[in-house]
Amino acid sequence: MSSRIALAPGVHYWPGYLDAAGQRALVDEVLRLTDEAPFYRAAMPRSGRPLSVQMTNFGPLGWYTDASGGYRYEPRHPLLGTPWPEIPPTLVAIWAATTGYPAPPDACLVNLYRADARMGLHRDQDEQALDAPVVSVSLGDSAQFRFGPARSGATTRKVALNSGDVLAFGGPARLMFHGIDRVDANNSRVVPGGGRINLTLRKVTIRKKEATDQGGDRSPNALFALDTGRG
Ligand code: MD3
Ligand code: FE
Repeated sequence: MSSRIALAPGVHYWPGYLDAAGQRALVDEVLRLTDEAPFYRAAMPRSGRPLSVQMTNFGPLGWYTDASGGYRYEPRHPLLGTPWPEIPPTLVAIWAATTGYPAPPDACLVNLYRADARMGLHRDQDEQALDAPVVSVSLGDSAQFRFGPARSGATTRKVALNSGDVLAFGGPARLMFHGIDRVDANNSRVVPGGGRINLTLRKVTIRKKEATDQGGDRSPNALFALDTGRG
């Protein structure tokens, strides 16, 4: 495991968290699970315009969008009607090690960027548990990642995300704008057929105790709660 760099308050970056063998093993496992839950093309709300990124999910809840239903989490694969495969233990361990969050993720979005796929600037705000961080694991070709404050018109920063890198966004960064400007074609051999796979781990649902208890036991996020950006 590499050491942590604070890119901004609440933005934690571990370049090269996974070594080459770890990257290959994770890609193998992810692609094996996509036999059960194949990649699909989600579509924008209303317009029905397909996203350029192909997607699938692991875990109890999967992120999905189509023309009629909009952005949401679904417990089943939209084409097959089957539950999503479980989140691989390797990824649950990365979540625990990088966030210290006291519950496991309940959603893992798998994004596949083939040639010319990109993701426009947006915020992740379809989750109830906004106290939980979001963790991203990059595999395959390098991406130009862009992020900025949760207000429009603010200046954004760019970071190259390489295969094996891990990012965590929590606390003051949880609602930051972010996107993928482009992916460098074939600069790695990690993803068969070329491209980039990004795994985004999220906690969507609020734990029962928190949902009913507005005061009491709220020590949700030890590693982000006191973040000053200088850690
Ligand atoms: C949450 N994916 O699927 S990593 C997404 O590389 C998404 O595929 C990108 O954004 C990708 O929603 C980026 C996930 C990520 C990055 C930055 C965040 C999630 C974030 C900043 C704040 C909150
Ligand atoms: Fe996002």
